[in-house]
Amino acid sequence: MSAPDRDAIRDDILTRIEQAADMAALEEARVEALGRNGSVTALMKSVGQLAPEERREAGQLNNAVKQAVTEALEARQAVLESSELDARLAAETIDVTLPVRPESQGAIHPISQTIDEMVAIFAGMGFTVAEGPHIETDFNNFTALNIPPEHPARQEHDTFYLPQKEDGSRLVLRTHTSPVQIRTMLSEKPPIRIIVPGRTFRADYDATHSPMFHQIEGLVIEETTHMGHLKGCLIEFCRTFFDIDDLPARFRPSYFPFTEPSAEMDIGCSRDGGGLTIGRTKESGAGDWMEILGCGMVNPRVLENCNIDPQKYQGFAFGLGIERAAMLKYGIPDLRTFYESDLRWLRHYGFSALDMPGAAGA
Ligand code: 2NL
Repeated sequence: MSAPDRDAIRDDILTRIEQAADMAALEEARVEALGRNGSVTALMKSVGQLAPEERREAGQLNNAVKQAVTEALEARQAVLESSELDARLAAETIDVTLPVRPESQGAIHPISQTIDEMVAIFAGMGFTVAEGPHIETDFNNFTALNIPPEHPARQEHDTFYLPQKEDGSRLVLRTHTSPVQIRTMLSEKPPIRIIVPGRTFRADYDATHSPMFHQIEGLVIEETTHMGHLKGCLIEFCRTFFDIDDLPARFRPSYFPFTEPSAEMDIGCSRDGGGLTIGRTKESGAGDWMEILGCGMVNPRVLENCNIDPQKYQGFAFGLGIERAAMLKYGIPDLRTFYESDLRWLRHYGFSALDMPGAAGA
């Protein structure tokens, strides 16, 4: 091959490299020069056709061309890469001052919020949370709690029973959270100090009753626990929950099969023209009373049923409805709206996930 051919090939390819506007064009130029059928590749191969005495010089010159082309390719590649990056950076600038796109935020249901608040209060008094299954044995739900066979709660139309098993036993949807306390007493030794929130089920449906509702119960079993502890604990709970330091409270005698003695706790309120305000008011003082929970000293028979020696241990228990407490605290007028899954209702009565379930709530 003659020198002008070699120079022409070199000049041609170097020009193409220099003019390559982007990486794709540069790659095309590389293949045309150094690819299998490339012009520089052909130049290298042509040395074999020369007379032996010409080969040495031609080989060296061809190598120099290849070297020049390779270096030009690398140089052009560096230039293109940096300008492509500049172009991307210019095109992709973001405006960090733009407002954040709104994301829809869920809300905490008032039942969950109320449970969280109550648990926080009792946790501060040393209680731990216990939970258990919704489907229970007849023993855990009734028998262990000293609820006699003729008790109305046991009747078919008050309780959801599962189909009878072959041995004649029937499981039930728990009618209160007490079976969780029974399970705890059967599996753990005193001292016991638990708070038990959860779903409960009764065959009842009208304006103030739902077949599924929520309860929270508490149980304390220690050697020296007495009614003074019960009263102090529950008065402190109500005052903290409703955030009223001087909330009046009283205990009235009552009856539950699982406690003896039993009591109902009332808190002070005032009723004016159909409305209800918890706590003292300027107009009426603590004019009126409203029942808030049931409680009592655990019946020794219940302790015995759970293999706890009633000569050595005693304790108190209490229970209250979550929905009712939430309605009172947050002014929700209708029980049924709790379960309608109406997002407008939830936006109105719900709580932000960032609200602390503090004693006084939001
Ligand atoms: C109410 C009254 C109450 C209890 C629940 C209880 C549980 C065990 C032993 C003794 Cl395992 N008592 N629970 C005691 C008194 C009252 O609930 O009106 N609840 C809505």
